[in-house]
Amino acid sequence: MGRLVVVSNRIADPRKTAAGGLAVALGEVLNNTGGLWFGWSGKVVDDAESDDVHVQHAGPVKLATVDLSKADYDEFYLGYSNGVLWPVFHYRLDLADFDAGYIAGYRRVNQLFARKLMPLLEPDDVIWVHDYHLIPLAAELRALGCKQRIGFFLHIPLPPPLLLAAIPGHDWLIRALFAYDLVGFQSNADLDHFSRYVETEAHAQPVEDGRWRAFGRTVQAGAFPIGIDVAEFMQLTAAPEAVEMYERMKDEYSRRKLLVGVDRLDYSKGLPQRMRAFREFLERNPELRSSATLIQIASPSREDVSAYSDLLHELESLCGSINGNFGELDWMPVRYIHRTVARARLPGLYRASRVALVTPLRDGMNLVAKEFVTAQDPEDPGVLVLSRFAGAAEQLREALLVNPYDREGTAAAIGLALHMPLEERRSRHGAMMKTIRRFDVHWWCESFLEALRQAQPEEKGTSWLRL
Ligand code: GDG
Repeated sequence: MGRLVVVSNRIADPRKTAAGGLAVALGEVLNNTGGLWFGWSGKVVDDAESDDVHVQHAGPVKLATVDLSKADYDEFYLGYSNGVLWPVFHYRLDLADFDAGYIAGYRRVNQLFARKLMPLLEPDDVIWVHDYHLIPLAAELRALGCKQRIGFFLHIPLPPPLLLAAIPGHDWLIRALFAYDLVGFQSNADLDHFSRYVETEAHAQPVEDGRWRAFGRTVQAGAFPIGIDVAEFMQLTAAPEAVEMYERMKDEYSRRKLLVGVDRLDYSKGLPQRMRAFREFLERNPELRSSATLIQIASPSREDVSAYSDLLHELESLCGSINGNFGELDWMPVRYIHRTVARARLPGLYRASRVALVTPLRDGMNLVAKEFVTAQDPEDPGVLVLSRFAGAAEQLREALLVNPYDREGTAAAIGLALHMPLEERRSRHGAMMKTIRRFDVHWWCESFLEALRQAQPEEKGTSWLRL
């Protein structure tokens, strides 16, 4: 295979553990092919300074970044990506801010990326673009004459056609996907939404092998559920920092069962709903009070987006009132931590917990679910309570699946999870581990790149794009 070029909004140094499994997996292919990773530096600068490409080397891998101007940051990042696409793609039309100016900034930054990336490309490169910030990137690259194979992977869900159609310019967005050779989604549900959208809104015709023809072009589309690096996560679980964390938690909570939630503080993760379900559980089970503690890590995220500060206050107030109403002198039902926990310690926290509450209202996949299961002791594993609206629910059928909007149902599942007999816990865990191992992040990376290699590229002219 030619050199791999990864393009994503933010990049990571694949040599650093803190970067996580995705960076490690992509880093492996980038290393093997002497590849390039291109993205935003994370810096916002004055307009005048914003034109350079910064290049660094991480072993054989080249890391290239550009800065954004304040207007780009406001319109592309805060405005269109996180103020329109993130909420709508997570089914939250109520939180979307369809300011007409944002789309121009979104397009401008995609053009900037294309212009800056183009001179760095080599003829045999295979380009893999990631996520909702960069949907029109291939179209912009094609407009500059890029002929290389380009694949796109959407890490977040794709909503049903009628929700997608609420975005002014939705037809432009989906049309832009046809500039790729391969488009990958997290789940069959997302793929189904794509095919229904292109059939109904773009009058696309299905061609054999998951290919769709519209706008005079053909694109291949498929579901490639992302996984974790199981081997790496198991090593992390056995490493001293995680073991120390495990022992500390076991010691500190020796008389109690732990429930754990680990999420970015994001409204898609269903945190207030989860707290209300836990409160319901405490109300219904007075005899179990003081025997279970929920540790909720909510790592800070996108604090400059206003919907997030509302969420922060709601969550703080819910946790405060649960502790105020149910707490005892020697027991607090909820430990809420609004900080990032070191990655090396997370597996210890997971392993010390009897139950994980992974209850997003909507999620592309949710890797925490897979990490929790992987960190368990197979002889005495914990139980995963998983939202049916996480992409992971398509794969992890042996979790306790819940509807996070159903407070009573989720509260009942918490009770079941805390009381599940050892045999049942083992058998559910074993079945989930099989799936998680088989569809790990290496499978994801290889199967996507193999499908991209197999995709039948066409001469993708640009006139049809009408961008
Ligand atoms: C997007 C999609 C999709 C969380 N808190 C801490 C921490 N984390 C780590 C977890 C996990 C990762 O962050 C979160 O991954 P998720 O998959 O759960 O969710 P998103 O961040 O929303 O990711 C999602 C994913 O992309 C991949 O395609 O699955 O659906 O929304 O690895 O462990 N890590 C550390 N401290 C924390 O406090 N170190």
